[in-house]
Amino acid sequence: MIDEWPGASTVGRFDPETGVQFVICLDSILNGPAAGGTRATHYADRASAIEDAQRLAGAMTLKMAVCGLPMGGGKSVISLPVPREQLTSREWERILAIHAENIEMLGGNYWTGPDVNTTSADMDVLAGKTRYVFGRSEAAGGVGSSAPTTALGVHSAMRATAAHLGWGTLDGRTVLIQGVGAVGADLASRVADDGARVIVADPSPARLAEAERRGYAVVSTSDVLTTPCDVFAPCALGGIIDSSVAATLPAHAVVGAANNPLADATASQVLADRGVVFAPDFVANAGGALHLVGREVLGWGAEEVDARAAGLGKIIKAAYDLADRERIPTDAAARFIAAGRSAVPA
Ligand code: HCI
Repeated sequence: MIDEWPGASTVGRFDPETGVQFVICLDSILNGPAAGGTRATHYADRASAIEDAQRLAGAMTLKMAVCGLPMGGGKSVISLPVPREQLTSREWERILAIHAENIEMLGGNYWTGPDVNTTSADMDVLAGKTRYVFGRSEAAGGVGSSAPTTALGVHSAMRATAAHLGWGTLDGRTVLIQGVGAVGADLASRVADDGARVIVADPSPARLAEAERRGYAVVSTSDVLTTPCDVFAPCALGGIIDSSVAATLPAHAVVGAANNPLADATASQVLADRGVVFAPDFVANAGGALHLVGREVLGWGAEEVDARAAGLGKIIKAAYDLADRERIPTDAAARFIAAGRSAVPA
């Protein structure tokens, strides 16, 4: 938990029956209601759950701002006492019902959506109890998964990075993708189509079998941060690059879908000092927010959303250019760009 967190509100609740801690953080409501997904996972303690929600909500504010979307940033964390797959369906139903009640209490200042371990089907359940839900299934009247749009945006960011590094394209480059869930797998096929050599790492044997079937190389999850590559693409959980990893990561660029891949404030400076180009995560992965907010709030069609996600590379390039000009990390440059587009302080 960040004691001097400057966000708008953190609310919490404990359910003695399931042992679950619920946290909802509203980082900012200056540009509109706070929005961001619901993450259900295990945390060491309540303070770490709150800290993660606070940091993730902050990234959502920046993501909305940099895309000019009329929303603030928020995030929900459902901290489970056991891994998600060990919950019975009755327990999970109860957890979703309590979460819906918490969202409803915020009266529309917070809108949720799918995130780690929550799906469109879960959003359908929540939507039965509160209207402040994005990303219901298409069958239930929503716009479904945002994973393909997120992958499209990350791909655009990666192409912009290749151009910035003077490579021209990704052809012949090695891209190491950490996590081949819905976003990572889609990204893998996009970069393979560009002629890149794809290496993947994932704890799931089924996903690795699919990767091998597609002709990708595989490395163990423990070798991810020491395997040489041109582009490292974190597409799993955040917090993997701390200052010491940043000092040694054998890659020329970091461009992925994970939220908050940098674990500490100095990691981006360490990467910059080594000439490792970091694509600010809240720009590279903003395709999901464009899909959910663009389609469900702004009434955009799929073509408009895809055009904007494909344009994220231009924002990434603007951040790289500003970073070069001002001699600041790319992450700081992207924060300035976000601040210039909204009521968000830099
Ligand atoms: C994300 O980008 O991390 C989640 C996208 C999102 C946007 C708006 C509401 C919920 C989730």
